[in-house]
Amino acid sequence: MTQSVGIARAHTNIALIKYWGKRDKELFLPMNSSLSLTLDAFYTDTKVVFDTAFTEDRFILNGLEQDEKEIRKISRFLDLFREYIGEDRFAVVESLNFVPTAAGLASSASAFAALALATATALNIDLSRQALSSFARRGSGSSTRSLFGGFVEWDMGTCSEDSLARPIDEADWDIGMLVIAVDKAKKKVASREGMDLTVATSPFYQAWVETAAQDLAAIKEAIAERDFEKLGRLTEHNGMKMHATTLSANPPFTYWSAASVRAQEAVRQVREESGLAAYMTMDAGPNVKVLCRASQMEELKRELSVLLPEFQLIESLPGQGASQLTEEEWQQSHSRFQKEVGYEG
Ligand code: 2P0
Repeated sequence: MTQSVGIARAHTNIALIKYWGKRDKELFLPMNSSLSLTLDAFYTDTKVVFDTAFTEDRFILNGLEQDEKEIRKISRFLDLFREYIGEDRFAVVESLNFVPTAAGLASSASAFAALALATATALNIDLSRQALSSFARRGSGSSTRSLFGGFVEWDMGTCSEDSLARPIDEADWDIGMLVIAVDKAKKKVASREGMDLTVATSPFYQAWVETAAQDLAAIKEAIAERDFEKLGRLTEHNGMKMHATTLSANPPFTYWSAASVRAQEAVRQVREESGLAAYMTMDAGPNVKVLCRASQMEELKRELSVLLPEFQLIESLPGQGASQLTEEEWQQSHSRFQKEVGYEG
């Protein structure tokens, strides 16, 4: 066959129990298992075309032809699939990122999950969703979890084949997430370098690994019991512990800005004064994400916008797992991107 095509959409996810540190950098094997919530508001659509006529891989992101460095990352990832089935055609990969720049969530999670599903579809590779998540992992750890919707666990596993994600719960029980976009600047310390430095130098790192395992077991209980307060408290504590490991790295660093701390204080204030259920978490950047009740999201947004008038507040509900798109849906996606996001350059 000269040409084969796959198109897929994957949503981003926010870890409630964080992935922070690799035990094998080549295979992207994590030091600890993690658990996330997939979000419906942010996603990546990706089309992959393999063709015998192509003489090299190309990568077009948001309408912009990418440079060699970006193409290399994609090529290495495509190689995993090409080697798996003995494929030798090059590919053109085109992606549209439906993530508001201000959200600072332009995460690799939705990108590699969408690319994994689109590639497996194009090459007609028959893999279970869980097995596909272990392929996605080799592009970026957090993308493992974006193959599924709702609450998702990434089991650290014992080797490359069993380090994969599985769905835990659809999160269809009054769950929401509010993103406080405090800063859209690119992060100063990439998560990959940040986690490596932390593993190598933080004297608190061992405690992180040990307690992350306890937090994971406890949060799975909270989800099974649909105990929102317990879920929220564990989320907030685990996130803070992750950030404590960066402060104790050598040299020390932090993803927080002064604005992050202001946003955190506002969340605490609203929780204490209005009694709304709101628990925060942060990733490798300054934005604050607030786990809340979907039914209280409007009220929470109102209260927070009074305290933080200069920050954009973006609402999200739990999202679905990755899915295939038709050519028609891809065309619609292009039109929507042009209307809502706009091409760069
Ligand atoms: C997470 N983060 O669990 C954690 C919490 C950031 C903080 O996964 O090196 O882009 O590509 O595997 O997945 C961000 O790191 O890192 C991340 P790589 P990734 O969501």
